[in-house]
Amino acid sequence: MDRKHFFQNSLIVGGATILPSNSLFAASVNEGGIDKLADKDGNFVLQPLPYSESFLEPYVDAETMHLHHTFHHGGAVKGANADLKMIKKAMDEANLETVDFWTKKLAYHFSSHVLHSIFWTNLVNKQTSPTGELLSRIEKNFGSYDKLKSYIISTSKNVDGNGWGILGYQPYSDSLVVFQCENHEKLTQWGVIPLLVIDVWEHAYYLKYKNKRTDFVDAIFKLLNWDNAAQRLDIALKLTK
Ligand code: MN3
Repeated sequence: MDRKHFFQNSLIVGGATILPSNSLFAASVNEGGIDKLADKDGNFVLQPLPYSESFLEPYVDAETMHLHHTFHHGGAVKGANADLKMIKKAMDEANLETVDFWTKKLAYHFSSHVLHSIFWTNLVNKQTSPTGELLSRIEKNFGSYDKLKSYIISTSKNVDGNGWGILGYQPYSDSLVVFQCENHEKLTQWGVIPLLVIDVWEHAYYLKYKNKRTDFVDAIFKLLNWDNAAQRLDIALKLTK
């Protein structure tokens, strides 16, 4: 794809602002430095995958990719929009008996939308590794890339039930942090900006890896797009300085 077509396509995909970056994936889903998750009216929107469904073969099969993006991520987007409607309805009718239920649902569905949107851009079909500011912060906060790698892999493999392993930037302490998220919204940290997220829900791997989550996490680690994580760190530092 030449530069002109890249710009045109980026504009088609959600009217994205082009970032000062060579990352085609991130540019297609970012607007003004953050992921484009909603339209101008505040309705959540499912962006297309930033690559074909077979892009990550053989590590992630096309069928899993299709089901995951269309029905799991897509379902979360539909759910989040429905939750918003139910909250608005309850408030319009001054009938707040069930509003706590829909608020919890929204936290779940919206957080799923956020994490899946980041997850797709965090994957690429070639080996990358952290460089520049990201690498120096990894070394400062974790000792080395290898130590961080063991930390994230172990954290992701050991999520209780369904959830995510996450590397984020925590602006309050100006540091990188690793944590486990259960479901999509539990055990997070206020303020943290996700840089790299690993989906360890069974739906992410069961067709190909069956019950072997550990094999899936090891495979996913080969696909992590550290250039995208570096770009996300760059944006996080600009947004919070
Ligand atoms: Mn998922």
